Amino acid sequence: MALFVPPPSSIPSSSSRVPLSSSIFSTHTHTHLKMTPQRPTSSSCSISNSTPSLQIGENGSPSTLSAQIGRIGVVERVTKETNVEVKLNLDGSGISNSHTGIPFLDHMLDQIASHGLFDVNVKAVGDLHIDDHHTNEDVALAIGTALLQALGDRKGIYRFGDFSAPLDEALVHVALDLSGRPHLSYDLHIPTERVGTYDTQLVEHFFQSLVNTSGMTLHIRQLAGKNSHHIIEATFKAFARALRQATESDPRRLGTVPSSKGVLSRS
Ligand SMILES: [Mn+2]
Repeated sequence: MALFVPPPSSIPSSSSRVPLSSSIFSTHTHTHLKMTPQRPTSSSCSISNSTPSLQIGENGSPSTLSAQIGRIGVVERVTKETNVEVKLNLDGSGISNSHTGIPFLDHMLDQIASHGLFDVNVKAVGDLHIDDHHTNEDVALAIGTALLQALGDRKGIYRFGDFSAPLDEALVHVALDLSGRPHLSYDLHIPTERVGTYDTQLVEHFFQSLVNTSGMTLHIRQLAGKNSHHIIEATFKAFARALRQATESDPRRLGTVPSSKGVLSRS
């Protein structure tokens, strides 16, 4: 599981990481977002992206400010409907800190973090007085953009991932390709209109949105299931595991790069 753990001598100190500081998650307007790009002091990771970039939309288009440091994507997306901040670390440890105002969505983002071993930080303030639609969609768009940033040139990764996750009677298969080409095939049959207060139509819209901005080919197949909560949660778990597989380093592709030593051995 520690595919990207550098040797002890090169593990960046916590202070060298991009902080989850108030500069990202405090209340402020996007025009005041301060990026503090910091490179690791050193890294043995062959998959490393070290070119921070800022992209700011103009004139009616959503303002998206993003940065990519290491395998971390940081995105702030601001529209008249939502303000979404995402920090995604592909080489995390499963830490989830997501507050979207939609409890069930937070629970699903926890699944992505926990089972993908990603660090997922999401803060969203949206027009929930209307419904969950815009917030659900814009969170997914921002996560997809963060994933795009974090993946960088995608060198050295497995690229493909697939996983079938059972959750009691539910069984959901997810296959994905970090191809750069957005495509979603979705075949869930969720029997109820809502889980808690969450509109189950939003599951497909979440993945379609994430696919669109990340450049991912994603197939979701329900193999079994009766309970709506089980079906959706199994989907997010399978997605997390498939994404983890796809984003991890392929040691044969990387040859002798330092990130393939030791912990990358397959047994
Ligand atoms: Mn929509």
